[in-house]
Amino acid sequence: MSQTERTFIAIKPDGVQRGLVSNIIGRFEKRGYKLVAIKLVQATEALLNEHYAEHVGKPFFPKMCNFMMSGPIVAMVWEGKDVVKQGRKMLGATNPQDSDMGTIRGDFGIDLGRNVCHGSDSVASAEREIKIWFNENEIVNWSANQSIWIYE
Ligand code: DGI
Repeated sequence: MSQTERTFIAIKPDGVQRGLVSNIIGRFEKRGYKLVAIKLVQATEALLNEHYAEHVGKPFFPKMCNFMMSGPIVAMVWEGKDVVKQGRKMLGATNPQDSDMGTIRGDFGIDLGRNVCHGSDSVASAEREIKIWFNENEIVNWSANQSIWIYE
């Protein structure tokens, strides 16, 4: 399995407003994943229509869009072995009511519409979402010296 798999992780406006940025980044760092891109983004309707294309037209979509535009989002690309699937596990179930304790949403969320974070749900989604949120030149290829202590 590739150690250079990448996923798109976002801390939504509720996570930023509640001061959860360092905790969430810390979980990915401590697990051993490598941060290869990060920025603070004020989302636009156009960007959200593209990112959430599968949800456009659903009843909850306008409210979700307003929430996602209500403040800054921390957009990130994390890299590592199986990071897409493992990242989703670290986030927890979409609805915090169903998220296990110990996951980000299970530890910090109550309502579906305030579920703190986003993570790509497949390698194909990750590739699509990374292109939506980042330009190629915003992604940094670097070697983490600690990798020999993370991977066998
Ligand atoms: O990939 P996820 O974020 O885990 O889940 P998703 O792609 O199915 O949904 C995207 C976001 O949309 C989710 O994080 C919260 C919101 N959402 C999804 N289904 C509903 C919803 N919000 C409301 N209010 N009602 C829904 O049924």
